[in-house]
Amino acid sequence: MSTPPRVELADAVALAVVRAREHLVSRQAPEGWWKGELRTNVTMDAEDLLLRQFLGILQTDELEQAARWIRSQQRDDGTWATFFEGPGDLSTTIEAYAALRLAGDDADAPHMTRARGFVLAHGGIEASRVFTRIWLALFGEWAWDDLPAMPPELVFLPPWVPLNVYDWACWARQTVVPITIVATLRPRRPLPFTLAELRTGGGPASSASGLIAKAFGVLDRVLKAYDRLPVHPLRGLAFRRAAEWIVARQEADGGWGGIQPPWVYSILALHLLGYPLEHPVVTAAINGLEGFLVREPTDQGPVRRLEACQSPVWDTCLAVTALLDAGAAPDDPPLRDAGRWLVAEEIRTTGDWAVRRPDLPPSGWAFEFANDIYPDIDDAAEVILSLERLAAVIPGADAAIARGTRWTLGMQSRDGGWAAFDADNTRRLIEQLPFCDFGAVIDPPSADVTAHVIELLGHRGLAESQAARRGVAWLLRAQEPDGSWFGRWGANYVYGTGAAVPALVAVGVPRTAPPVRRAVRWLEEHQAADGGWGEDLRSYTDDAWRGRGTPTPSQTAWALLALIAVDPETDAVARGVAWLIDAQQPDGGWDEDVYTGTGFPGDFYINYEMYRLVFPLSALGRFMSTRSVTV
Ligand code: R04
Repeated sequence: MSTPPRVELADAVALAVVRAREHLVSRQAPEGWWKGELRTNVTMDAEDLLLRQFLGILQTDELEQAARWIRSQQRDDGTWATFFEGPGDLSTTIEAYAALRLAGDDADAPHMTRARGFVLAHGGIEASRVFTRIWLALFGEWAWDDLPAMPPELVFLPPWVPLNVYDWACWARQTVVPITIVATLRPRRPLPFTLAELRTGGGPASSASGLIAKAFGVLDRVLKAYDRLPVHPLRGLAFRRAAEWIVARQEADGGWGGIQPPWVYSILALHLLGYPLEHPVVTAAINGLEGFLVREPTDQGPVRRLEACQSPVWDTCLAVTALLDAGAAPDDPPLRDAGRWLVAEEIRTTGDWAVRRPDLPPSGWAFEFANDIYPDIDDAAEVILSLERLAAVIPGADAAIARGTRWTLGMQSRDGGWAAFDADNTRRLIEQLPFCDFGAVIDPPSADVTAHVIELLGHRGLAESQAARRGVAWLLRAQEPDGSWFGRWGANYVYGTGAAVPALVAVGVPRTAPPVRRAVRWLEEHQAADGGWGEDLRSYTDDAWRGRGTPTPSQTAWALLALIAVDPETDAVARGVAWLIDAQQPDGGWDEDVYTGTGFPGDFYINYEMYRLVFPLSALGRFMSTRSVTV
């Protein structure tokens, strides 16, 4: 494709920006926030049904609607994937199959046979992740003995003893504490059918190699032997402590951590400890799940699907930034409403983060409506970056920005980088536990979060601070040999690089500096022939996919945000901008079935509905404003 003529392009950009702005504003809630759907995979729905079955509260209509959704997501080869057009995933397919059996689907129906064929060809239940086998053990379809021991006495370990709960990433911590209760009580409530047809008859997956992993294997056998003893002097106390720990962390929406896994395992744990379903804690938890359900009519009838998490704070600050980038005035009513809402969302109470930073005054923002114990640094940085541009018209914004910036600075890890939720959550030992075969279980600093904080410090006039210097040094050390940066929370090197370059520019790193040049070259080399950028999620497990994949609006925008920060006058930028304009839909938005968000590299991926709207608008808006002098 040739480069579009500059003046025509400028006119087209102006029009696209107006249409995208109107579309985005039309999606704002009356309260001032934005919230797009957060799509993940059908394990959310399967586990929701299994939870309700276990508790004896599964309703037929809910079951049918969830099953309809699960069926609609099955691929032609009979499997379920963890992302759009991704490969079949064993654990996801097993859980979906179990849920459909629950819904009454015949094991010999063609869609079930195809699913089973895949499962058996890939090692069966025996080869599935620990979480999947826990779900099956709850129903007697897997032996608790063949799962790693998880003693509730874990909660007794003080924060300085390795493996204590604060060494775990907050999402894993909140999941593991209730699981210790469930896995120690070992309940078994048989289903009206068996899933034996999904077993290969092999032993449980081969245990890990390596000295530490082997030692943990020994520890596992010791713990199981201890479990078989008739008396466990500290167990009652451990259960009480764990239950108190859980109850103290229940949020206003009835959930835990704003994410599905801690939520459902906490319900199970409290229920198994004897909390009745009528107990206010349990009632609030179960009712709260309703708020995470998306209900939709389809040609086959109504469907319901569960969000793993909700993103209103994140979506709102990104939308504010996009509208401001697109030339909206700070006192535009949508921005004023959003700014007020964001200021009110500041968390002024302490959370688990304080275990590592006890003297730091509280502040911060969480990703969700209700997650006060776990504000995250990424949200704090992006909220403050957006609020700062509204501060003049939003009462209380300046003070919130000051508190939030201080909190963000205080959350810097020892090595100079910033992680998502905690400081210094870097103990790799946890990863070797036999329990840990899924997702990230620690929260070390990442390039994307560090970049967002550095960008913030640049905008706050703190580019020369010691914290910013150490952060920049961290980021420069993290640059890949090819010039890109890894994307921990977005896919993938395009996301990391799209965050790092604007950050470096914001703290005054010269546009001619070698790290910036190398990043620009990497982006330009990975621009698709049609002018867009795309990077497949398989890039997390296969280097051949680095920087390659079907172009998408959000990824094209991330690349453009980096390139525009360095030099908006290049052919690569013009072609990328033309790609976005071309891909814009009649309603002013963009389509994006491809998943470009990352929950856990390799294991858990997210399609953020708002990404396709906010990032293209930011990119086009910045393109327009940086060039308005010259056209
Ligand atoms: C995009 C950056 C903002 N930021 C916080 C991101 C939150 C995105 O949504 C999720 C976060 C999650 N965490 N843990 C899980 C999870 C799911 C999300 C999770 C998933 C499965 C299992 C345990 C936890 F959708 Br099992 C943090 C940095």
